[in-house]
Amino acid sequence: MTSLLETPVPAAVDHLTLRRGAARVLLTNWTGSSTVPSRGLYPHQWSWDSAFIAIGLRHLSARRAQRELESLLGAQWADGRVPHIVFSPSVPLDAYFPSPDFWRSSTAGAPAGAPAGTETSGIVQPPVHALAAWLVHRADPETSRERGFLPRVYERLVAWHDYLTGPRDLGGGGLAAMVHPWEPGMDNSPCWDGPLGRVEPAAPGSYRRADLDHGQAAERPTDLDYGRYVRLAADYRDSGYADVPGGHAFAVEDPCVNALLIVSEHALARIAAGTGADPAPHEARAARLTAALVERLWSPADGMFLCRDLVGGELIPERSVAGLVPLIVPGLPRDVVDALLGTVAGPGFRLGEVPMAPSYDIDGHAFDPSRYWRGPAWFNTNWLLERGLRGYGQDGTADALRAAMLDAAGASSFAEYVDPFTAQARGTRAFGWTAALTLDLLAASRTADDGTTDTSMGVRT
Ligand code: 9WN
Repeated sequence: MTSLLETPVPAAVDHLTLRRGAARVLLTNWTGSSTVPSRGLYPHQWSWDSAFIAIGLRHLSARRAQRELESLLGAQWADGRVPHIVFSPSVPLDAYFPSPDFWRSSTAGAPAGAPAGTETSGIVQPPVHALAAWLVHRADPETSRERGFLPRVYERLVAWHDYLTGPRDLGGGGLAAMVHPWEPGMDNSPCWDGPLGRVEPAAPGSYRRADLDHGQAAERPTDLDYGRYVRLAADYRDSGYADVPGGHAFAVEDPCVNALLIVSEHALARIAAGTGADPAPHEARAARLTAALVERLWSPADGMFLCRDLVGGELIPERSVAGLVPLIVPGLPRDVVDALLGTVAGPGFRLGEVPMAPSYDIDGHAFDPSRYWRGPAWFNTNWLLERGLRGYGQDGTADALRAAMLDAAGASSFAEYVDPFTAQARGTRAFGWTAALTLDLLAASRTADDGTTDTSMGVRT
């Protein structure tokens, strides 16, 4: 196993150069109404990418950040779901797989209320959007008021959360369930190996992977996993994208998804107040979700949250960073917080020893420092941990993590993810949310100095 001593962390870039470089990535990836995660590998608009990107973009242009979220929400389905991809009609079909002709949202999704004039995927991604909308508003309240930004997005965000807490409460325990490994955003996590084992892969010759045109095979999911992703997506499409308790071959409750839903619900309370609506129902829902998260997904023996397999009915015995992200949730029981802080710094995740937290337990049987979501460190999950650490008073650890992320972002040319021991670049470069969250961390280090940082509920304004 590579150690920190064998391979030095790449040289740091000064903050002015870093800011310019991050801004350049966001300008280059801007399409006119939204930002692509990457020009080559991901040439469309992705849901949780857009939310993270808006959080950084607000430091360059609050108006553009508003449009980023509005364009995504403009593709919302009538049942409230916000699709994980909004396809750009100007991009050739073979540039990304699965393409619009696979999802067929405007026809196969019609029963669920897919828009007729925009092609999208039919699955979702984690709900970071209300959090992003609130932060974007706070960055420039005047422009927000002039454009009526909060009233424009409020009802759509409410419908989105209603979808997740309604039709997507497939387990009946009050949490949102995900029905495809692409939905929690950590596609290839070892958490899905068990549940995916029951899925018959699509025939290898029935589709063509476009990701391998851009990414190295050793850093991407295997063909076997891809076959299973394709099978699950095709079956969901062929059901008319129907959400049916007990009707999915893959259905899981994920702690990161639900933690983001809780923080976004708190943000929705603030947005409601800002539009003259009643914040109380949102605070009440956030409290219910928090209780359900602890009740259904907390594992005292692991000192962290685990995913729940709704088909098998058990907690999944795999320790991924998704189980640490609930540190962003305010008001967790003290023993849960203490245990989480111990696990973040403990042998599996080693924060403080390694520059950034890995995506999966370093001592876990499936750990791989290079392969997608099976070990590399990602900037969005580390940004969430940085917020969570700060929210629970761990400023020293949060400061060190922020510094390490800034160094890694610059030295890796804003890589999609990095080796957790050496911070060497992995995946694609000039990646949207890496650049955006770099801008946010740079802005935060300035505001922290003048004491204006509000870290309540993990929502820094
Ligand atoms: C499938 C865009 C997305 C991210 C996901 C990441 C990856 C897509 C893929 O890229 O997923 O949605 O083709 O692998 O896992 O988190 O949103 O950046």
